[in-house]
Amino acid sequence: MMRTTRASLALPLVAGLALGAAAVGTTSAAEATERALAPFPLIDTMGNTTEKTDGDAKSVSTITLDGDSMTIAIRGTGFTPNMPHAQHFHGSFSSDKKFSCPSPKADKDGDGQVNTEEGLPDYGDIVLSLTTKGGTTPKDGLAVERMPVADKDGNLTYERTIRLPEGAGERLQNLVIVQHGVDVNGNDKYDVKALGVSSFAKSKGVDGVPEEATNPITCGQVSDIGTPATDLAPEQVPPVAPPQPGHRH
Ligand SMILES: [Cu+2]
Repeated sequence: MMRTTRASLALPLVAGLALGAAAVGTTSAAEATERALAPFPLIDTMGNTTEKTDGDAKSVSTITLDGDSMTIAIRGTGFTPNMPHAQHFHGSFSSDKKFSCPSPKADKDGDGQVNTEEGLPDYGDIVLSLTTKGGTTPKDGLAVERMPVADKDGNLTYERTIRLPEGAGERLQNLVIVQHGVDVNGNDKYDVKALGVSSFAKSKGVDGVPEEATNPITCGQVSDIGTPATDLAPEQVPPVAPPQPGHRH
């Protein structure tokens, strides 16, 4: 898995890790690179959730970096129950562009949904797939069988430690996290009757995937390293779902 990740994501990066480590001021070499980013919210910036869907999906993500090793936790509520929710880092590990989350204006075809392609100009391509196991490359982006599944109440929990390409930790703050999967017609599943087939999945060679499965439901910019935790507004913090035994990876 790591070999695949490195092969597809290894890019010539300027490692700023030494600089960051110096600022932390810890003593041991192991501790010197470990940093926790301020928790940041993932919310529906696109207006894709409605009263017909299960409403207001939102999550909080926390990231700890230890060298090139990233531990990420996501806790969310308001997701389509019992359905998988694909989630990715979007943006680029090799560009300094600051990626962002789309507004409802990104809905170019006027179907009331900002679909995955319509969001691409804002949040960029998939750079890392937040799967529960196995590969995490962009090619794993549609591996819904390895994506977290919301529980019967729509709570979604995720935690994983992922090895990043060398120096990529410094680029995380330019990226956004997008979670996908929204039951637009309110029938508790993803089906092609709602919005048809996902043209995004089709463009990646997978036909027959409902557009509901790939449409974004939340988006959030990774917090800048050093952002105070108080920047997270209380209303953006969903209640923390109790940890699910055997659900950690
Ligand atoms: Cu995505």
